[in-house]
Amino acid sequence: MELIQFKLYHSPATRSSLRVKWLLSELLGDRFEEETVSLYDNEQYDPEYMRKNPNHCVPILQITTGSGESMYMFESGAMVALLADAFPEKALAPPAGDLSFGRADYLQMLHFGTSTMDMMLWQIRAHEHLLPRHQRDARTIKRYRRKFVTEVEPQLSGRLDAAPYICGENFSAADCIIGHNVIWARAYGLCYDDTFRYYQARISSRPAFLRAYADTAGITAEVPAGKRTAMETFSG
Ligand SMILES: N[C@@H](CCC(=O)N[C@@H](CS)C(=O)NCC(=O)O)C(=O)O
Repeated sequence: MELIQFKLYHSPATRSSLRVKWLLSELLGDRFEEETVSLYDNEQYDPEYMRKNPNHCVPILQITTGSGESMYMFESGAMVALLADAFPEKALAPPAGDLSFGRADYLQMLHFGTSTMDMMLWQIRAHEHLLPRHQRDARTIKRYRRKFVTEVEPQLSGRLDAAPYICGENFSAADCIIGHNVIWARAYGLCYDDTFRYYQARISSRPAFLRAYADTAGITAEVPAGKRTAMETFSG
């Protein structure tokens, strides 16, 4: 299949930027299209947008083939896995099809990042900042903060104390997922020891990271005062 175009539907400081936009920038420089979706203005509920992603979320990756057909992907982990495998010459994933321990470990970290870790971070974010106040649950926040600190952080720091990147000596697409999660966690006061500080410094000096992160300045964890009505629509 000859691919002619990638288009990313994106919002700054979300899973679209430091996962998919970062990886696209590693692989293609600026040779992809981008459209900003304003989540706090509820643009993700636009009927046309929801036809592309019924989950009303960013990112969406539109893939257009040489024959003009388009497909819309709406899971960041699937996008990262597909893109890394589609450009084997960039060596950001152990070869697909290999039953190697390296491939198994890479896929495991990628999915650990987008399922187990993501779930905990999302619960913390939703209950601290996104849900209307009367729907927030302090026990949920406490439960996932504790679980993250006691179960997730030791696993990650064990790896990052032994090697510079999450799967060993070389940067891989799994770092786009785990790296984003670590930065997200640090914005919530988690992952705070030096191991994580050095990891963040290492990945965030990459030119592709800087390109993907450039529109994040000024974005805060809190929903801006003038946009709080968006919280009433937020479905968790
Ligand atoms: N599992 C999806 C989750 C995407 C997601 O939750 N995106 C958030 C921003 S990081 C969003 O667009 N939320 C808007 C909403 O829920 O209405 C993925 O990893 O791509």
